[in-house]
Amino acid sequence: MRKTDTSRYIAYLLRHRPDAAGITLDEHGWAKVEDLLAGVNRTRSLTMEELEKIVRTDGKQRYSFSPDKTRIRANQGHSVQVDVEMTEVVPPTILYHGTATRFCDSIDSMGLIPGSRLYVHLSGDPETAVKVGKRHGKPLVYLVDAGRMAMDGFRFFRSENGVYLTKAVPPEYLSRDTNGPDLNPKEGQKPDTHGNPALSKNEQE
Ligand code: HQG
Repeated sequence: MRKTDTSRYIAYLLRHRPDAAGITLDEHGWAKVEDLLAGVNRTRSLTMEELEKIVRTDGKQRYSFSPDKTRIRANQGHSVQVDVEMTEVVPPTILYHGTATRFCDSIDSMGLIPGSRLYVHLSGDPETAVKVGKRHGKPLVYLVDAGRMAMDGFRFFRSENGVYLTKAVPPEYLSRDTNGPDLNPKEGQKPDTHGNPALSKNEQE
């Protein structure tokens, strides 16, 4: 079993289905490390040393140990109702949401919704958003007018691993990023600065 598969399985347990390995999460999303190891070892092999390496080297820093390493949790991405004590932040003026083109009609009409997760996930830069979008198909990046949302009273949080989260993004705060990397801007049109919220949606298309 490759360690990336084990890491994915740990994310699955700590975000979505702790019961699948017989573990429980407390209200802040913490599982006992002892229980997680026992649960994972029901179906595959994982030592404490290997778990420490997964936590330390995970490309997105998805997991945190408690200081004494007796507990572990996912930093974000949950579908189970837990409060991982994210920091509420004043967001950057513009944030990015990577998705797939097949979702855009729905997103244009109803905005971004969290789906099965607790929050809509937003990226701080367009390159990361493209990677997120590619998980679903042909990527499309939306610019989120987070500055205006914050002024209008929407709350933003930042997880331990730098993902921005908010409950929902209504369509009036969204525009498509036609200058996004890998998105083949029209010929003769040079990619320039991202996120000019002064442009209307039509101007961005
Ligand atoms: C889309 C990964 C139709 C949304 C990433 C997305 C992220 C809509 C999909 C984290 C919609 C949900 C989360 C609407 C949103 N109509 N589709 N109104 N509103 N959608 O996987 O943001 O590797 O639950 O655009 O890096 O893709 O797991 O969310 O395409 O941070 O650590 O519904 O997962 O991190 O998909 O990704 P997801 P996401 P990890």
